[in-house]
Amino acid sequence: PGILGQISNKKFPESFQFGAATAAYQIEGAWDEDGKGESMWDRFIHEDPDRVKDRQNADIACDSYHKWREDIELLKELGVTLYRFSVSWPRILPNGTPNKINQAGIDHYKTFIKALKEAGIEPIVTLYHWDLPQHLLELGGWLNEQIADYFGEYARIAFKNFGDDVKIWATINEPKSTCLIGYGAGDSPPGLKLVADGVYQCAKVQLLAHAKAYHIYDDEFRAQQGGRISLVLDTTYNEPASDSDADKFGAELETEFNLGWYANPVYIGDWPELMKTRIANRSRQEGYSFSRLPEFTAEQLKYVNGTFDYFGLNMYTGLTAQYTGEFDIGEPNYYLDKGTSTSHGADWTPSTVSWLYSYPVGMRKLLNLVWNKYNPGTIYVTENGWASDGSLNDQGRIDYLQAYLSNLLDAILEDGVNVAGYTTWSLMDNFEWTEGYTQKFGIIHVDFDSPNRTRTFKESGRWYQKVVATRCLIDSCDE
Ligand code: GBH
Repeated sequence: PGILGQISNKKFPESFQFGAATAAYQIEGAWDEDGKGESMWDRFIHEDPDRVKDRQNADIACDSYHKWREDIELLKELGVTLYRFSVSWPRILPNGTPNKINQAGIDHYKTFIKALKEAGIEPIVTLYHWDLPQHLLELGGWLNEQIADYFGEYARIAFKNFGDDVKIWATINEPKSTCLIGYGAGDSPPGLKLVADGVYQCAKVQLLAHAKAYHIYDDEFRAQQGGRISLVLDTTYNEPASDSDADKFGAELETEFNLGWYANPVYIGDWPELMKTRIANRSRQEGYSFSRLPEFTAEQLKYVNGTFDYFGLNMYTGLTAQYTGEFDIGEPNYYLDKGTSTSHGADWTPSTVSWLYSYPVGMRKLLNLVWNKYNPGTIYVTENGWASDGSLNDQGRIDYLQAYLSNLLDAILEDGVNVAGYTTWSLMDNFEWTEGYTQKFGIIHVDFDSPNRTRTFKESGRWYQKVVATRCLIDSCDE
């Protein structure tokens, strides 16, 4: 249909798993109940409600801490076999350290995971979806390499308690978002504007933390528990803004500085060459005797490289990129290091959030890029979804999901990319970080005005339910 292109009339392979995704802070509520500690998001928003567009917070959110049985009913009704959710670090370790373990938090997740499994739904458990314990933030947060050790302690407790039932683990969700928005732009906690250097240090610490958790799993749990573990990276698919070589280079820079930044150390080894040389050059001209991009020691390089059992990919949109040339030397800044300016295609459909335009073919292209460049063996698309005003009639979301899933299916059937599963963002409307409740990503509506947080299927939810049942994106597929 129109610019969305042809929708595949093939069926998804029987082995392909459909699912939905959420994150603890965005749905659970119960922010200080049953012994849960304070997270950096709790503090950031309580301290200054103006940091959120509608001055709301996630103290109650979808109330999933209490309404989890209903959430499982919704998943069953959808017919999905995967549910990606995150566990809250401060709910398990109130101050982030193993000094105090909150048994009520552990029991909560144990009960939830058992019930999921009984419903025939396999959990993908994210250990860290942005809710750092406030105490660890005060200890230096993602700038302090010691946080990697604390993350390892936390991961061990999670593997020990939940690992008999959890076979797919994700360590850290979208480290790039935390580093660029929290430590660069200052728009999310800790609200720092360290665009020259903090963004790079944050990336290094998050990668070390991921690797720590991976090795603990590998050394202490894998033999008995037999699961898989990786991290989740988000990226756009970047098109050159024109046919010029300069813009082709711009698109490459954009990809290396966003995806390669995290994927290279894990899947290939070390930061991308382009990042290393550009940042080292600029740093030198800025008066530094070392690069603002912190080096990994030889030991750290080895420690981080190869710490994956699959590739977790969050893919929402594309960008068009231009190379801006070398300018403003003397002003240390990630964005100047990158040397690009970005926009979106003139014919891409906008959503209600500024960064999200529909570019379905980007899904197929990105899956191929990840498959060929990083050789991950298996890919899970761990997030993909559309923002709208929250109405039940959400044809725009159906159009988006249908076109993206069609391209995902082409990547599997035409290109031979091994995509094992897909968890759409999101199971239900939830607290969209600093957008508050103004942006709705759910295929299920949540009434945030009602104390019951009533859940209602949107049209997209009904559509997805049918896709899951028939494995087909149109009325009837080729047999
Ligand atoms: C996901 O990130 C998150 O994992 C999830 O928690 C969230 O609910 C979902 O997106 C929907 O937003 O404002 O120009 O700085 C998706 C990738 C990367 C998209 C950072 C927004 C910020 C762009 N995100 N990006 S900007």
